[in-house]
Amino acid sequence: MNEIEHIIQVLKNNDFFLVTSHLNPDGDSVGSQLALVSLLEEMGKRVVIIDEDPVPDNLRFLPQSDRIAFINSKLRRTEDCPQVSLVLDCSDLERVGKVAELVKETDLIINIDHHISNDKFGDIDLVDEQASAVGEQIFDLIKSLGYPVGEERAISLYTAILTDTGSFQYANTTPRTHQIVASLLKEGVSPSLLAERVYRVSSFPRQKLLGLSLATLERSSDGSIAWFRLTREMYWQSQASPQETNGFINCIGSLQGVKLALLFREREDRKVKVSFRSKGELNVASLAKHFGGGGHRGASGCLIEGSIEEVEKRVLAVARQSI
Ligand SMILES: [Mn+2]
Repeated sequence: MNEIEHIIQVLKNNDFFLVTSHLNPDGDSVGSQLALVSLLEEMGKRVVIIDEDPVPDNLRFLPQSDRIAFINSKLRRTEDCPQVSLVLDCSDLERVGKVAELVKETDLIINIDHHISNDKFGDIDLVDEQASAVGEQIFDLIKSLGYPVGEERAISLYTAILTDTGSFQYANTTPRTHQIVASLLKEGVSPSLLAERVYRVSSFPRQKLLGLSLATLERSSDGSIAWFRLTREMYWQSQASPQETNGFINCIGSLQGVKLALLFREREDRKVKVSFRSKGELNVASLAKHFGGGGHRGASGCLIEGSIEEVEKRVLAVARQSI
């Protein structure tokens, strides 16, 4: 029995499921969770979706996004505990934050992910690094179960794939991606409408913050590495929240001659979040791994303790050697 067949068996044989995904939700985590939950409910199952962080504003239009709850202590009563957890888009269980406690209380953990660095934390691990998004894997699951995709699930899955492929621009975009997307369009998804909903919503504070951070843009002498930073003072000045920085790094990934783009984000706990992007030739997952992080070949990240100046120096020294 392969993993998909094993998962199908577990879905059929249990009644109550917990669905979760990573901190700082993105299009793939939110879209994949919503499509999966809608499938489980059509199968007649009970489901709760619990994430640690709220759904970003630009994804609240997704069907049933208000179903995603925050950590709920009531669930910890043993008589009302989900039997199975489905953890989506997480390379390791720490990525779900505090929800990990609830996940560990369930009898079985199903790990569905596409990160190259996945540590196979589940009892069943459906890990496919060829999938551009977990959305592709959920699409396959729906098909394998013989259920129709339907317009609502198609909207969620399209958003998952659209955002994780950088609008079909990243190297993870495959013929299979486009085949799946073609089926989603046949379900009635409107690409122009969804692009409008996902990308054209930008708050004034977010735009202010982007301006402040881009003013710090620097590059290496040969132009192959570019980086910029976000400091706590900038959040204060712009009145934007850390959740509003999704996609910032893509602004410099397209710079001519740049093989490696980095963003340093200062956090309140004296740690710095470092994001890495490449166009695919350089494996940034291994670069992030060097500092205890992980991710994909073209997009990765890590968390490092220290001041933003120290962290920049340390990371750039290693980055220069990797080029
Ligand atoms: Mn993903």
